[in-house]
Amino acid sequence: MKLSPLQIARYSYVPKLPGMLRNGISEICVKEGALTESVADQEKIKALFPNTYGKREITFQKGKNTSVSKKQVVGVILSGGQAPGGHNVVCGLYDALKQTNKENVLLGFKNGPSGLLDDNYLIFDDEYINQFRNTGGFDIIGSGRTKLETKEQFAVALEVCKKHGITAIVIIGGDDSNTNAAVLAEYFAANNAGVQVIGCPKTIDGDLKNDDIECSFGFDTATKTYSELIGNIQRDANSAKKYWHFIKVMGRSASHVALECALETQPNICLISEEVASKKMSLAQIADYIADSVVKRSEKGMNFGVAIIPEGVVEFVPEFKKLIQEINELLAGSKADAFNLLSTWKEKYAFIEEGLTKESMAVFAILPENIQQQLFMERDPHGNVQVSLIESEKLFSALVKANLDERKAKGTFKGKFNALHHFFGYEGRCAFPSNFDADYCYSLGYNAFMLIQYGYNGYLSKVSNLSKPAEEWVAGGMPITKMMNMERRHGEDKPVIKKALVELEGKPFKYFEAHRDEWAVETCYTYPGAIQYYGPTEVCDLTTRTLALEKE
Ligand code: FBP
Repeated sequence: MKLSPLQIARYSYVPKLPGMLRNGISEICVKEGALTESVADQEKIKALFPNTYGKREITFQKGKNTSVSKKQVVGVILSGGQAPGGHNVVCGLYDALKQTNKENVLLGFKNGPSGLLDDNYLIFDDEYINQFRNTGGFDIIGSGRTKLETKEQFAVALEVCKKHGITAIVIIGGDDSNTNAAVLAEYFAANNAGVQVIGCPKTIDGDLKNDDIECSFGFDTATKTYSELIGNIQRDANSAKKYWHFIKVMGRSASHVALECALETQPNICLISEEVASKKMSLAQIADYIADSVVKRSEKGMNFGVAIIPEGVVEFVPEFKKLIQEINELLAGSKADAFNLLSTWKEKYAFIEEGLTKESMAVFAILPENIQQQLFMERDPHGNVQVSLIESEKLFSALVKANLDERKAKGTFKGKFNALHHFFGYEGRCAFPSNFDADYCYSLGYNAFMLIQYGYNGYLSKVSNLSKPAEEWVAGGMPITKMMNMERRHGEDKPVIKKALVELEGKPFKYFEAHRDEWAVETCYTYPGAIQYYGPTEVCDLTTRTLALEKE
């Protein structure tokens, strides 16, 4: 394999651990904190997790290691979408495990949770793992979206663990995967399996965070990657002065990615889905809001601009959400076959018109035809519209164009509007992790092993105080049940980790809100440039504006 100079250089980068983990394994002891309760629905969560509920939060500190020494065989799984730094979680886990006892073993289950069920694994050694240090991607073992949630799956998992003598499983994933980690931990505890389960908080979407988990890993690198690209586009827009760029950024439901990119680049427009929902904005109102910026800038001679659109926004527009629900209903079960038998779009349109309520049809009718068709093309395994595949950047630019055409006809807009479209998502998920993510992830993995060694089960590896230099980071663990509440999923009440949406009263949104009117009309762009790996700490090691504002 031919290596790039950066890859070679990154192999010798030494990730920074929290100060309290730096003296070597024999000098790490545990300080137990308060007993915990779930964030809501305490009685129900307690009843569902009788063996793992209510445990104490814990912090590691310098002191004599008092854990009972035994040979550990640990299995690790990468779950869900890729996020920069995943390799370093595995490296940190491996290093801590081998530093403790050379006989310890780390197995990597391949292609996500299904690897555990299929007993598809590899055993890590120095030669193999060293090729992945400080690199992006999940290709070290692959990832997948199989959910570990049924009793049958847990029984198979237990069999596989017994076969290999596994003492602990580390699941690196988002809110759903860590919810499943908690359920698996409870199952193992209830069955006296002697297998611990530890989770690590991953997702570029940034929506796995709470009072304990300050941010999920990957968010830093992904948003820096998108912000670099957005900054470059802004500079191009400001040079050519002839295009409006509509840029969709990933974030399946929460808008943390869009907000962070806006804080970093100061675009003319950034939609925040949570605000759209709270103000119950319609598609027409959103289009009007963007068109106002186009007109005001045009009056100042600036027929160009940049608008950031969060991937999940359409689901937050109440009338669009209703439309999607009706379409799902319209095509439920065998009705989809009748629809698919219709050969022309005209016939299909008539079928849709017949099936939708008047209100939803009015929303459907204003959508550009390609978006209307997208709503009927891609279905998920449950037969639902896959909202994340809707090209919302094109949808909003088309709606803005229609709005501006009306204004032109009335003589209230005399400028030009030429739109270009971009989607930044996969570009950021496997980037070389920033120094922050390289350090944070390595620490999460190292720390996960400390939790295993001290016998904890159903805990999330927790590293906090992240807006400070790594020396001051605090390592410990949090019972996953503390983060849970009951939610309605697929018609059933389920215990789940509460997803963190953008808080409209939070400091990051408030900062954005205080500045966006100026950004909408003036050209206030900032250009973050590429992630820097070597150089002064204020250039290389700073984390996100979101975290800095939250910790102000
Ligand atoms: P996770 O929640 O698993 O971390 O994945 C998030 C994400 O990157 C979203 O931003 C995006 O909508 C989705 O994954 C894309 O999924 P896929 O990789 O299956 O196309």
